[in-house]
Amino acid sequence: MSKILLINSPIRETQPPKNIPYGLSLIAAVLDELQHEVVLLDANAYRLTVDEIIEDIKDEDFDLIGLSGLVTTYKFQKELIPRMRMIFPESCIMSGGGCATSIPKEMLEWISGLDICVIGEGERTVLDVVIHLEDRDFSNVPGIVYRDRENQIIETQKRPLMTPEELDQLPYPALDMLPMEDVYFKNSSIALSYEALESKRRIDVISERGCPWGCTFCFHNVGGRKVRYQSPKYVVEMIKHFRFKYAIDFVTLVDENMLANKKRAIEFCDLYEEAGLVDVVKWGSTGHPNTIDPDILSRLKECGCTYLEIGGESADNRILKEIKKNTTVDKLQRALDLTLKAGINPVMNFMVGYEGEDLQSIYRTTKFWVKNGFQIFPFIITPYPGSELYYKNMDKILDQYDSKLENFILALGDATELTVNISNFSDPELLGLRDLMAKQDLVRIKRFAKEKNIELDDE
Ligand code: B12
Repeated sequence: MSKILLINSPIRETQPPKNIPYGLSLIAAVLDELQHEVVLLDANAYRLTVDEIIEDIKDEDFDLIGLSGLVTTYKFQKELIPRMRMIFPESCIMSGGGCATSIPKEMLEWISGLDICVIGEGERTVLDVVIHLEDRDFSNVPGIVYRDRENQIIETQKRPLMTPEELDQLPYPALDMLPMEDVYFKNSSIALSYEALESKRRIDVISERGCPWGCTFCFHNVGGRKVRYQSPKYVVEMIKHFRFKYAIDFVTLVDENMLANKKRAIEFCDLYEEAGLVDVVKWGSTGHPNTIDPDILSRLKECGCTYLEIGGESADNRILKEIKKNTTVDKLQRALDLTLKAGINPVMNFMVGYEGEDLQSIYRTTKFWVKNGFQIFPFIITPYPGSELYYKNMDKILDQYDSKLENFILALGDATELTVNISNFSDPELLGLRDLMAKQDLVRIKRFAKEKNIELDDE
């Protein structure tokens, strides 16, 4: 049996850690199931620095070290991996998650000491890698990019996506390896509904892989546009299990398309009710505006749903079309009205600074917030690696980072920051307009348009 260290990289360090590393705890669970000796170091939960991690692990010995993180953790992984390589010259060091999936070759090129990047779903890949730890021949492990003995970077064949049946056979994420009591339950509260705000023992659950929509700003770690779901039975049994084990009182179903499959959503509600969970474990989820349906909403409400996050992105039809959101402002409004009417809190996110953004689209979006009584601080559209926008705006990225792509990746963080400007506004204009939007200062937006000789349509 192998000795394996898994590390969850820190993200969003300005806020307390609120999200369990779901993917990594699944990796831990499949390894644990096969009796490997697994240690999960949650550097995000404890906000550990690279020095502290090195100090904690330096006297140990591991056959395999696996890091996990979104692309915004690149800087952390770049600092940590070479330091680990120095103390563990023989260990195999791999990375998985959003960073490894979106820039695998670049990571291997830019980070010395990194042996393998796992692309997409890692549950079966990690087991295949473990089998080859002795001979170090990874050429027949599908779904990876690795560094061979001659320092060549090699991509293996694609790994087929897991089927819904296979997803239903997965063990539950290894929450017992995470600091649930010390960290995650203490930070349960999220301001998305009254019940979510009041929750004391909340967990995230993700029961869906891939997404059918093709929004240009999005990238899918696990399965592109091919959507696969775990069965409602599996999901409800898992929630019930965690209710018994941890007395959880709230579940964030981070699935991006909870309502896209109506039959499944209704079956989930029926089983949730049968399991007696409705009054004890409230929940919230996410839905595309086009999938909001009044019949389903009332059933969701009856079965404990307290909020729905609905991607708004912009309240301008031209922009919605350009980013391939496949919806319209009327549909956004309808989704909002129906959700509110059903007694579920609608939560909408918006971004600013699209390629085609102009003062008219900014004005329209701000008016939409005023009309709906929203308080919004919009994200700045960021072309994260892997997304359509990333490839399309490569020239702008390189131009703004002195032709050094790695510097752009090193700078990535929260999309509240301006990392790269893909709009036609200058940086100060874009940041200023974002502030005017957040303050809902329609008068100043209009005044700015007038200075630029632009007549805003007030319809
Ligand atoms: C929950 C979530 C968050 C949580 C944090 C989650 C966490 N603890 O890591 C929060 C809310 C903090 C968050 C923040 C952000 N997020 Co987010 N988030 C998600 C979400 C909805 C679910 C992630 C998840 O658990 N997926 C399910 C599991 C099963 O998949 P997984 O984590 O990828 O893990 C699998 C594989 O990747 C692999 N794997 C993962 N780790 C490892 C490790 C090893 C060793 C191995 C072998 C394999 C492996 O195996 C796992 C099982 O198959 C995803 C969308 C999605 N549906 O995936 C976006 C997503 C990951 N987020 C994304 C983005 C862009 C962000 C933000 C930058 C957005 C923003 N507006 O600022 C911020 C980050 C801010 C910052 N400062 O860093 C992108 C990532 C893009 C990328 N290339 O990394 C995603 C994919 C959304 C999207 N569709 O574009 N996010």
